[in-house]
Amino acid sequence: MRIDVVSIFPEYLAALDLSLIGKARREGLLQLHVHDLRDFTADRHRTVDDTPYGGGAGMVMKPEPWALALESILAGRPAPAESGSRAARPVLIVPSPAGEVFNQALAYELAEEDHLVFACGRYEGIDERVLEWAAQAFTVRPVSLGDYVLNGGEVAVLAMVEAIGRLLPGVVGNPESLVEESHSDGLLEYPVYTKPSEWRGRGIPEVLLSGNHARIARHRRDEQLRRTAARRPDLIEALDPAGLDKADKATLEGLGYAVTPDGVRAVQASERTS
Ligand code: 6GU
Repeated sequence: MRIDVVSIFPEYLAALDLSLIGKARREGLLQLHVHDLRDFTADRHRTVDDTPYGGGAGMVMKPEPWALALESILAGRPAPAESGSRAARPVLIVPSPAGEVFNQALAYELAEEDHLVFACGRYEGIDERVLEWAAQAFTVRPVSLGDYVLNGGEVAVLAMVEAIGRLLPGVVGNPESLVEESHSDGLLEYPVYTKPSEWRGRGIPEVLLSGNHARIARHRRDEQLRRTAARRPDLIEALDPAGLDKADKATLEGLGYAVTPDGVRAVQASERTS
């Protein structure tokens, strides 16, 4: 996969030299290029922002440096292969609190792409016409990390590149660890413990010492359901009942949910029989 990031703070992205993502880059599994938006300005002050039409607080990113930066990235793409197989359109991800929310499903979807370009806005955002213009050559996707406001897209790009990059083949040494982690099955991960088995007066769930793999798997699944119900009831109500076995349903009923072929819903205290 190739990833280009355009930012006025390219140093912010230096963290992508580290750890698993840095290793993936050095091994050639991921080609990541960071570009300074100010290199695509023409004035002495390397100006990237201006005042908003219609007034209001803050500044808006000027369109022309963005167009030049994105055109230079498009110009660097390999020519479409001769055999008639046209290369897929690159995806332009625009980090913004006004975007669709990034999640594990979107990380998997984007991990299938050949070429991602991240456009890091600052200030009040990028002139909207850049997104309209870019849609001629890119699939444009404004994406948010969640319902809070950052000063710019750089931190969001660090999060998204890490979430996407670790899904690329060969980046995470043990692919099993991708299967067993939070959100891969719509639930939060179960709690984990390591030695010593007694620590500062606290033990661990006895079943984990039993060697009984079926009982351990059941215990962990129940812990996932319990923890998800406590912290993220929205995820419980989004579960597909077809993916739940009898024991899951019993645990969910004990947690105050009704499971029907239509879905999982919380039972009002007044509706409960026991
Ligand atoms: Cl992707 N960008 C900015 N600027 N703020 C955010 C965000 C993104 N996601 C949540 N808040």
